Amino acid sequence: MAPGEGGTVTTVLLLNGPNLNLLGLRNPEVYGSTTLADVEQAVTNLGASLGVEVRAAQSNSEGGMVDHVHEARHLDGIVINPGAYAHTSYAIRDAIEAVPVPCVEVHISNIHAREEFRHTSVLSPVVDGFICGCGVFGYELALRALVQRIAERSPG
Ligand code: CA2
Repeated sequence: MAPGEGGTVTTVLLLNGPNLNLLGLRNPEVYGSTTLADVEQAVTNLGASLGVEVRAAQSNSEGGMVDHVHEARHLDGIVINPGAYAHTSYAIRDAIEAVPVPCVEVHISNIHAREEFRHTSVLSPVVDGFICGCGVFGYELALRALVQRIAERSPG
């Protein structure tokens, strides 16, 4: 059953990683002036229009991120901005691989146009979609892509 068609509610996790709680409060030249609360509200509103419930979470710790990914095994999908853990965390990568729900990774900035250490995401081989460089609008693109992935997996 496609999202919004009735039956069981489609629920997804919107998970943001370290320092993203500072969004809109510092470094506006890189990340813009939209706050994390604004992003979570915009994604929640888009989700409502698509028939999808969005649960938002943010953690500054690697273990906290892993725990949130594990908890999402009971949900239908994950939109994740892992922050700098994208470049280093095999633990978050393993968690995503272990949880059998679709996952779309998003980065606000174009990580390929920044310092060399940001050019690679160790998560990207295990996610179902990857969006970067679209600003905070990327979160809405990621939710739309995730909903499409969920629909593709649904029987019928
Ligand atoms: O572009 C992205 O979304 C990033 O995931 C953001 C991470 C960065 O480490 C990644 O390479 C790319 C950093 C988030 C830090 O966010 C801040 C926001 C405002 C002020 C300070 C940090």
